[in-house]
Amino acid sequence: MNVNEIMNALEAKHPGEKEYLQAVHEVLESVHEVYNESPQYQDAKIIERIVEPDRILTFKVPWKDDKGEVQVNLGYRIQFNGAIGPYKGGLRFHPSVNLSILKFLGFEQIFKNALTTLPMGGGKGGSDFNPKGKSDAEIMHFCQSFMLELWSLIGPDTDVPAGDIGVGGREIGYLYGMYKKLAKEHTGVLTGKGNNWGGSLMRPEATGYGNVYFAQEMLATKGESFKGKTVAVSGFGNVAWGAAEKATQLGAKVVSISGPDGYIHIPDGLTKDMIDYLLELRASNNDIAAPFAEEYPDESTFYPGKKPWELKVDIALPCATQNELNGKDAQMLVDNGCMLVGEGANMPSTEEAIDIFHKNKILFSPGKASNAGGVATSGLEMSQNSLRYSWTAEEVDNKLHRIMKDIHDACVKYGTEADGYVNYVKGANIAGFVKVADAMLDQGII
Ligand code: NDP
Ligand code: 2IT
Repeated sequence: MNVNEIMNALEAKHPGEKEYLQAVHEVLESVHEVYNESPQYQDAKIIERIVEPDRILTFKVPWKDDKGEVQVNLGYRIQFNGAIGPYKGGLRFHPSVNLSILKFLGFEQIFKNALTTLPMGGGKGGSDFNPKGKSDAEIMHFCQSFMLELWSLIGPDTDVPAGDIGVGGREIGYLYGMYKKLAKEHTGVLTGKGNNWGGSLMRPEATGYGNVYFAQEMLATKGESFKGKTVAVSGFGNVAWGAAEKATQLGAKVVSISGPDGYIHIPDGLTKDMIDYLLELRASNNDIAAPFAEEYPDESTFYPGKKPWELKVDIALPCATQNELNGKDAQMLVDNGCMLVGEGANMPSTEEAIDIFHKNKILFSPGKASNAGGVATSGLEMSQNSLRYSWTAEEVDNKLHRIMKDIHDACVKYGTEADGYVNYVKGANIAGFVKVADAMLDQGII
């Protein structure tokens, strides 16, 4: 394989799909040596096959808002690769959603799911629907219309969607209700369900907690821990919340959170009261950063239009969205002595930023490894649904912990360089790729 040739061909076929091309490029850069040493992979054209989704469903989602006006959004589900299990991955509701963004997320999901050690293929979906400022009734009507199209394509053994940006417990509830009405059965078709109707304990916390567990493993390789460290977190959604809570429990000081409107600096660290207040703001479907700073004027400062990467911190956990940390941000973090960057979001660092982290040999984990705790716990929810059983929070947390440790071990196995530095990007990509590629070989040309 020649990475440049493949990228040129893909660019010609999918012009303008920049996030998708970015995600593919990163994986190809990591796996080309392993690939080129395997005539079997080359003969079976694994690369040419793995970069294209198995299928993409696009559909129209008409719904009525509270004023009685008809609205029309676009809906998508991408079933990317089903070699190791049913398609599995979240749904994103955000105005920026397009095919490129969902293809990048679906592509990443293939390798992430392979790393979890559980049998799940890769998929992703969503809509350009903007949940900001919408009433509960509007969200319900939208979710119902979305599921009316999606339901025939998914099922507990074919494709199991979950949450992502803009899709949390409430949306999963409305989506599941409509699915159940149409399919006339209670199945484990979505994950992130409510605890009293099939959801797994710990699923809401799992992505953020898992990110911190993974960072703990990375720190341990240097004889370090979270205790006494200052941590910059971006976003304050599902992932950021869990990461902030777990890092605080482990004795770190979380000095920032952010939204699309800017970041808040909290020099003495987030407290439990502040986290509770943030959760209230989040449930209101509005911006959170500016209102938070108004509530805590003495303890916090709001920096509109800025990102938290300008702060002097030991650890950075980007947990908001793709490409939120660029080369300039990476250089600022490194110059300020940051020792670890653990991606909670999917692809939050640009390729330039990742190069800077690697050149400076700081601990850096890609989202497909360090945020895999969310989908792993979704996999555990699927297991519990099949068993008609539920595990305690402690049981799920222990399994999550074990999985994050195993993913860390896989990254070290495939990513350790000659000088002992662990390139977690390479490690995660090769470990995930080999598992899926071998399954594709076993199953023939399909
Ligand atoms: P949420 O919708 O719960 O939260 C997203 C957060 O990011 C919000 O605080 C949002 O602010 C903020 N945000 C969104 N866009 C921007 C932007 N352009 N600039 C700055 N902040 C922004 O989503 P999740 O927490 O679920 O997802 C966050 C990231 O983690 C995504 O990359 C997602 O793909 C990834 N992820 C999620 C998993 C999960 O289990 N939910 C699992 C693995 C990865 P506001 O609400 O004000 O818009
Ligand atoms: O990006 C992700 O891994 C998720 N949004 C979670 C997917 C899932 O199926 O739980």
